[in-house]
Amino acid sequence: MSDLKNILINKKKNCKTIWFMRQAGRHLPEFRKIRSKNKNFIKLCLNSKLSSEITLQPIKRYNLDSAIIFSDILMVPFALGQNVNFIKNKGPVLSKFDIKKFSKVKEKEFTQKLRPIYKAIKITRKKLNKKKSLISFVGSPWTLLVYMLSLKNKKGKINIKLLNIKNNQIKKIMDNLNKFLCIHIKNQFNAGADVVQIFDSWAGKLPNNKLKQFCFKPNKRIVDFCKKHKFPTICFPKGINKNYLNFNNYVKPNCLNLDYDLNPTWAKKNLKNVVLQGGMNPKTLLKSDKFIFREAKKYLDVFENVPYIFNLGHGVIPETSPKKIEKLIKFVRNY
Ligand code: 1CP
Repeated sequence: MSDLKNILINKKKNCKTIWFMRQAGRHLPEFRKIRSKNKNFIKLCLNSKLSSEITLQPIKRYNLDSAIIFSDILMVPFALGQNVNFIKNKGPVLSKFDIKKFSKVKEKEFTQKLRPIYKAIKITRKKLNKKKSLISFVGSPWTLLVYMLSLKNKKGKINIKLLNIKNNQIKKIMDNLNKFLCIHIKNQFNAGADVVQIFDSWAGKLPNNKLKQFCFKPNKRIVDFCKKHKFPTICFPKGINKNYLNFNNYVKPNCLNLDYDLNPTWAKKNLKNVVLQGGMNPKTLLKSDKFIFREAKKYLDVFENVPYIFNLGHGVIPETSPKKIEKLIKFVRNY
């Protein structure tokens, strides 16, 4: 935990570190300008110069304490052989999963395909003030599996039966994913990243009796790998509610990102030996200043005496006005 404190916790007294998930992206007019000229999202993520520029956009605009590299969790399935398309108003669509193709990919080929991301990290690290941290990220095996096997239907429901039917095959896929996620993390650290955030965005879709197998264990494997290499970790098992307690005791990451459903007072009382981050509902930023400040105050008051990184309970939503973010940052810094 001390590593992470040095990197992410602001040393100035009375001033909490602040950054936002999805800070680099859709809510920023300067991002939308670049995006409108780059229709292929994967290609944009593989354009080191532009990806570094987008990463630095929210830092320039808001002077946040951390940058998160502009990329996507689906770059890993892409590098493992699946076509990934981002369709407007629909989200990502992946080509049919081919286990043979997937099992054949070698480390060299994988790293080669994602090399522009590592180059973007290198460029960004050089341009970034030394006092600011650079956050890298991966999707957790479970969350990636949801996309790779199209497990979610149109209503957002997961086909859990399929997990039982294909149990053996799924285990093999998760093992291989773990291997490549660790490679991707190692490559990002070697390029200059300071921290890795592991997004398990669909953990909350798992029934309780599947949580250990599909969420806790795969996250722990990655966190253990990171510990071995002294890479600080932030886990985000979104939507698992009070199972955050079991997750923390089992996985033991350096930092836990809280989601907006989690009661902050409960979190402070129950989540020990871990830095806490985030929590505030991103929809708050669509409301009045008064409401925003009241919500922010709630989190700042609860976490006053513990290591806490100010962030949200999920990513910034595209409709958010940059002015609201500016006001929120000022409020947090002056609090
Ligand atoms: O159409 C567009 O302009 C692309 C929109 C976009 C952007 C800006 C996508 C498509 N991904 C991203 C960047 C991105 N994705 C970042 C950049 C760094 C930052 O945080 O600023 C990060 C960290 C992600 C991570 C990501 N991608 C997650 C995990 C976090 C979360 O929001 O739960 C997930 C689930 C994805 C998949 C994904 N990528 C893009 C979409 C539309 C989706 C589906 C989920 C969603 O709607 O958010």
